[in-house]
Amino acid sequence: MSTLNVSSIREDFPILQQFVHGKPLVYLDSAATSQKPESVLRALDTYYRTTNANIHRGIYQLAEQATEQYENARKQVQKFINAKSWREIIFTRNATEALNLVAYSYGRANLRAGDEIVISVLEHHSNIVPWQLLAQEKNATLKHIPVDGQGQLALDDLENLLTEKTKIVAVTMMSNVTGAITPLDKIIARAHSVGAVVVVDAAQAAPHLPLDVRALDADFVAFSGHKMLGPFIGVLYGKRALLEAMPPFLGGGDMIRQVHLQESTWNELPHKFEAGTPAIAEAIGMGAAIDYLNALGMENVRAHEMELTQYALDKLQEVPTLRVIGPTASAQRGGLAAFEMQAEGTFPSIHPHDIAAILDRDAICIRAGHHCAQPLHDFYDLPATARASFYVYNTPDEIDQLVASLQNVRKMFNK
Ligand code: 7TS
Repeated sequence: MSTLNVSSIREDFPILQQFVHGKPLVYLDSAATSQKPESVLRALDTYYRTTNANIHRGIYQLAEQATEQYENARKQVQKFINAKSWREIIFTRNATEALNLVAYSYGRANLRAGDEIVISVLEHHSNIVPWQLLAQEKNATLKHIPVDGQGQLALDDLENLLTEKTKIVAVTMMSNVTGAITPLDKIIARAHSVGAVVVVDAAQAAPHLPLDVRALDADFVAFSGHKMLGPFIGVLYGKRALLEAMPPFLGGGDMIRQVHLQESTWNELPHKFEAGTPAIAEAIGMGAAIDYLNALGMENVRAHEMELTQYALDKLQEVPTLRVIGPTASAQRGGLAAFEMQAEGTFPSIHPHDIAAILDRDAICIRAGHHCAQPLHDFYDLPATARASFYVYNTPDEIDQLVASLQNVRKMFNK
């Protein structure tokens, strides 16, 4: 069925060979963090065993090798997202830090009282809270693109929402709850026509879709290495002219050119935004993850997930009272399904935490809660959902196990 050779892929992931509660592990939580292939684990191990040294400062061979490998990983990220220059790639702790960097540095320097920031109801908290903090500090107004019944952004009122007052538009490329792939072209075109910059949260998109930042024409793009087979590290892409004009985010070593007791000058890009010792091994590990994804081909990754998601959407319908939220067609959504088990007649609604706990007994890992998207759950009037999310190593057989386990959950509650 699949465009990927999943059984061979699975052999590359040591953790997937594990048994939990005596049963083979079924990992359906890649939207939270993905598993890591042998090549990424080896890259981390080899770095610590053979190359470990701090970068940019040493003039001995080990330090030079470490620097070269770290900077090479940056160039791999640059190519992966088709950025124009490696200077536009900043390593951060995670996508959250990347988004905060933009809010803090670009936002504080460019926003005035009365300006407007536009986000959406679909956002993860990491693309909401930094803008709330900025709006409060600057007396700016925070507005929202609404969501329609399919869990997709509703753009009917875009012309009125994005005006000359809009300075920043920050939206997700793919929702971590509805899975909706957002219509960024329209949003970016409108934002640029009113002179606003666009910040794209690609934490869920970069691991699963081909991403071309130049074709997209986004001003800033944030994502996390740990959701795309890599270690715990993040990336901020920013257009060079914007990054050049921005003040630093964090101060310290590496980000300076000269330091005097009263004042300092800043290093060139991207180092201006990488204060202190960065996550060197993690960056190199992310390079290995990119090699792995490139070998699969991002078009194939996407095709595999569309097939798997369609299969899951169809199969989940077999579970009575289960309702998946978000777009009904796999072409409009990423590889995940968030759902609720509603009350019906004498049948009670089942809390997502109960669902997840029961599935754990079958060694099936799903997530339950608001998935750091509380405003979206408010929109659906749900305190929480259960969510299964898929990646390159998941199979239709695992979805069958998920569905069988969910049928079992129903039986347990059917008193
Ligand atoms: N944006 C989106 C759309 C996300 O899904 C997440 C993490 C983030 C930003 C933040 O990424 P981080 O690497 O900085 O944490 N999403 C999830 C999730 O859905 N479950 O756990 C983390």
